[in-house]
Amino acid sequence: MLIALLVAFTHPNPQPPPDLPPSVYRERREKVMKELGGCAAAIAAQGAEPPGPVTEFRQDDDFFWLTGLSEPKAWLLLFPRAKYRRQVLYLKARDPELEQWTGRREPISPALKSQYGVDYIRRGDGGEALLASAPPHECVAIIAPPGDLKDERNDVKAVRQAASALGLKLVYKRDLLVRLREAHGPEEVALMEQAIAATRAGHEAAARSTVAGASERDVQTQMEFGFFGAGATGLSYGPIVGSGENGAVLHWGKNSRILKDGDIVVIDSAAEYGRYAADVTRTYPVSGKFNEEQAKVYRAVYQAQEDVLAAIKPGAAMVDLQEACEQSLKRSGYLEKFIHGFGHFIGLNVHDVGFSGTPLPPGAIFTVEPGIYLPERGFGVRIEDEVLILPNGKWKLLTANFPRKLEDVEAWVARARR
Ligand SMILES: [Mn+2]
Repeated sequence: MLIALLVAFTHPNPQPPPDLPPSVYRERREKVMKELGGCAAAIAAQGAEPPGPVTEFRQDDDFFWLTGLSEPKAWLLLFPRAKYRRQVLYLKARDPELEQWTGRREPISPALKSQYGVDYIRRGDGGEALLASAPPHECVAIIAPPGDLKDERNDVKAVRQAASALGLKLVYKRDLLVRLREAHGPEEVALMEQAIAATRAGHEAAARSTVAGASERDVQTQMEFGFFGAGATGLSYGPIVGSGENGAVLHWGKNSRILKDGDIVVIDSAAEYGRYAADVTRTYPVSGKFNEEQAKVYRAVYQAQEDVLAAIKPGAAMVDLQEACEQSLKRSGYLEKFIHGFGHFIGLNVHDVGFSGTPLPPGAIFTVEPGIYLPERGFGVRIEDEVLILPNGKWKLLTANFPRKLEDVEAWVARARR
């Protein structure tokens, strides 16, 4: 057994993901400017400095989508009426002593300017820069999405102050980034397909390792080895491995239980690739076969997925799919055991932005994840897949090469453990 394991072991050699080219970010900013009606705009990075000594800085999704820049305290200024400096980036000052701890930052140079595809790059406070450069415009726009009711974002304050100091009209374009980000471009879909491919390698490891006597943690670590071996650049979210009654806990994260024969295991875990998330859930039988009661519930969840997919038509919105999911589970008699939404948008964030009440645009990507939770029976079932909306109301199941039907899951588990 040990020898077989050693022979089977090959060290993975994943390649780093390619950064999207500067032209992609430039084009996104052009799209934003087209909708500004000639107003100047400013938006600041909202990512916070990492709390621990080795945690990597993570940029907020909007700023990353606009710039590809992973640094705190940066500003992007947009001046659609300017002749030359239409897209401007302001970065925080360099600190050579800090760089000995956190890594070297590039000096301001023509090379850095072209790395980010902007017209002008400087250090300093973007709010002050807006004040100095906005005057040729008749208005300034707030494009930062509303975060909370207090709305104390530094960029929102700066734009308001510039408007009042300069006597410019203040314009609100606060749903703009959500609308643009909801419709993913082909370069984003390609990265998400890579995230899903890495996720599949991890789920195959999960199908192999969900055996009696293993701990939920064992399954998690086997999965993560699978993800990273297949090129993942991170985890999309904290992995959920819920065996037995833990499968009825939606966000079970302790992963501490020992798997028993007869359990089924809800595994909601996925890889990230090049900043883009995947989100997949499968429910695996420890014995290799679902028992009669588990199979009945599994088939009801599967049918709910099928009914949601059948409801994706031209003009359909997320709220219509929620309704289709609830109607399906009402028919099977499990509606009261379904306690969350049918799915969510996914992209730069596992729970990404998008509008639930308006027709899904081509490029929208969302999950379909019905579940039935029976803590009193000691188990739960969830199945989660990802759908891409294509033009003309067509769609594609991005996770189509994961087994989904009950028989296919049993066959996959059998094959993985052979
Ligand atoms: Mn999900």
